[in-house]
Amino acid sequence: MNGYDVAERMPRLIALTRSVSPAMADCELTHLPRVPIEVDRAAKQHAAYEQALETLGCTVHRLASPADMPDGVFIEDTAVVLDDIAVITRPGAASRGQETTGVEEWLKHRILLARIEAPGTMDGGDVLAVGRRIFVGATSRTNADALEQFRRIVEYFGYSMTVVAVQGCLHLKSAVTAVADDVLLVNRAWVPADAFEGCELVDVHPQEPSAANIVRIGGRLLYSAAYPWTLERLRMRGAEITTVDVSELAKAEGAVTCCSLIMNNPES
Ligand code: CIR
Repeated sequence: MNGYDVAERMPRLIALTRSVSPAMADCELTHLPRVPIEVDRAAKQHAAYEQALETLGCTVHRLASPADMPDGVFIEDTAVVLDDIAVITRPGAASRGQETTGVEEWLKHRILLARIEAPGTMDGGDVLAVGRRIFVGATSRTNADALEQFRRIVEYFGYSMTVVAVQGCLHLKSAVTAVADDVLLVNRAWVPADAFEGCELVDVHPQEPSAANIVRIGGRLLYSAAYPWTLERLRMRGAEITTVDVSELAKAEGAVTCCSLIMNNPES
């Protein structure tokens, strides 16, 4: 699978991204200590990430992050894009509230939209969709009201939803992501393994607790270069994986899923 519709020569996937804000050093932090962030270096890493998305078969559309959006680059938190519907979230950090606007404007021309309404709060980083199953993290960013709103929306569209208790990290997808529809990469210290019944679990290497975040792009995988031991585990299983250096983005608690919203190209 190469990300292209061979008959049409039309990219099958679109990745929506948002640039690194000049104010990224003022990002939100929950579990990491604040350390200096080199914004220029972060922007270069982000550009290389976008290039990797293109190489893996996406057409990339980039929105801008102005100075009042320090965390704007982490666009995943603003929406959950499924096959038939996208849900505009209501991010759990007050400083991130305005990030949904440009995303909603872009998505509304391409897919049916629903919204999480107040008092619900939800970050897209808490939502892991695997086929028709959706796991949603109960975290400091995603509250009970949003979980119920989201359940009503996705069950209407035929998805099943499981709420997962998350501890020790920011988002559900800090702790678990999918490498295939039935195979999850997981840090069991941060999420209970029994929530993922029916899925095969691949554990992160014990020395790499933050290594559970990987992006699926069609049949391919994009991963941080920071986790060589877990990478080796995945490659031993035969997975084809491209790596990128996102070390500067990681200082803001960002990982590879956070920096894009990937959707099917409605024109392909
Ligand atoms: C935040 O705390 O909101 C940002 N500094 C990091 C968000 C990372 N997003 C994600 O993992 N989905």
